[in-house]
Amino acid sequence: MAGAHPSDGQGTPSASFVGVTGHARTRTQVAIIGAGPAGLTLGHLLHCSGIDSIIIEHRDRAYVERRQRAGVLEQGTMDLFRSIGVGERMDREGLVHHGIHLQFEGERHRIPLTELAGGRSITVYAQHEVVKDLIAARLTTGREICFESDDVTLHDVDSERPRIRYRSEGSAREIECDIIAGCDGSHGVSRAAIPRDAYRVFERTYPFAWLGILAAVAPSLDELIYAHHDHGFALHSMRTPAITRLYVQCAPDDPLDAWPDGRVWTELRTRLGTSDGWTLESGPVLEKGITTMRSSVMEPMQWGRLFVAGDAAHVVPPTGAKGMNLAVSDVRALGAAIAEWYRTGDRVLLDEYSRTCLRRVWRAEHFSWWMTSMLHRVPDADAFHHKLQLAQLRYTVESPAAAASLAENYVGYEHA
Ligand code: FAS
Ligand code: PHB
Repeated sequence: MAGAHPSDGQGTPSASFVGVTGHARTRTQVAIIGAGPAGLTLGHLLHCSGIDSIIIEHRDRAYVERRQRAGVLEQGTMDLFRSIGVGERMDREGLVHHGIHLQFEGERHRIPLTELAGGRSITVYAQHEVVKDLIAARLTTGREICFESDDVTLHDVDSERPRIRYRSEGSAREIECDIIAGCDGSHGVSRAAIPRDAYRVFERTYPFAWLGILAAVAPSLDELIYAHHDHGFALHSMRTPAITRLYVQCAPDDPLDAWPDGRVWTELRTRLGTSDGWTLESGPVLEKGITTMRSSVMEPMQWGRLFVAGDAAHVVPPTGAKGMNLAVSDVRALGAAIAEWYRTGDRVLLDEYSRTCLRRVWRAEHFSWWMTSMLHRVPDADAFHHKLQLAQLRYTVESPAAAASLAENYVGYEHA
């Protein structure tokens, strides 16, 4: 990496606060694009190391704090949030789970995650709640989040003084920094600052999507259910003891109005129904949305002083509940590497950032692809493919070794 010694490591909080900016800043140590889980977690990790940053976010605060997305936190994500002091509400309101269920041919089989994965568990705690907690923590640091920023452009990312230009509150801003963190998600701008021949993209799109609803009804089971069915995949999840989160597989080009509430509930009851008469409780639908499914990885995840993290670098189908957890594991590595560089001037961890992340990323990509391939009805697939899926599902629930493999990946595989 281009190399002078970094500026001093004692970043002082800016004179401006969330969205209310006094004198426009012209310099920081780390400029972060995006206030999602990746950008916000990185900002707090850097703060804990005494490193100054600014977070530049396109949306307004209310939007990012209500955006419905992921629901499952891996053990490692929970542990990290606790270690940086943002886990208190997660521990109070999150739902700790020790198992999930795989369902096929009308039979439901529990995978005892904690028993099979060395005592580790997961917590069901919505991503937008995580975002609220991280923004609240950011507020206490006095470091800036610039919401409603437009026209973000990156400059001189391969120099020792990269810059970001953006518009905020109607005026043009420019900020110089030592490092830029591209945490701007799968439709962001940071990747475009890298010459197209300087990275490769590995991709797969799936011939289906998920229609998700939030329903004001108590969950019909106290754990998650992943169901394979001839009509298509369905997932029973939750948010609180009074709010259920449910998904049904749909066509990737389905319009939302092709799924009125009545059809959603009929399909959910059909796909989640079991031969022992269990019933799915329904209730008022509070939110409805369609999420497309694809796998994608960029290699490497860095160029010059730009480091890309989270969905800006890779996307997984949500079947493995990995997306947000991968974003957090990327910035755990990036935060440590940046802190080491400021502390000692040693660039090794920064130079190794992509290699460090990509091992975990590809493990999660494979697990997410495997769960997706096993559980979804593939349009136009032949009967042989269907039989293979059922054989894989039966083996996974019958073999302790196969179930343990699913469990250690689901709670978060710990690389050697
Ligand atoms: P994010 O996309 O969360 O955050 C990026 C931020 O950058 C956003 O706030 C965006 O507004 C901002 N931004 C974008 N462009 C910008 C620009 N030019 N300038 C400034 N800011 C910019 N994962 C799961 O594990 N389970 C799920 O059920 C699940 N459901 C999902 C549903 C949807 C609709 C989507 C899109 C993703 C879902 N994911 C799910 C994956 C999701 O949780 C991501 O993995 C997670 O949000 C990744 O976090 P970040 O990398 O921070 O990116
Ligand atoms: C969710 O609760 O939103 C959720 C849970 C598990 C998944 C995907 C989404 O695999």
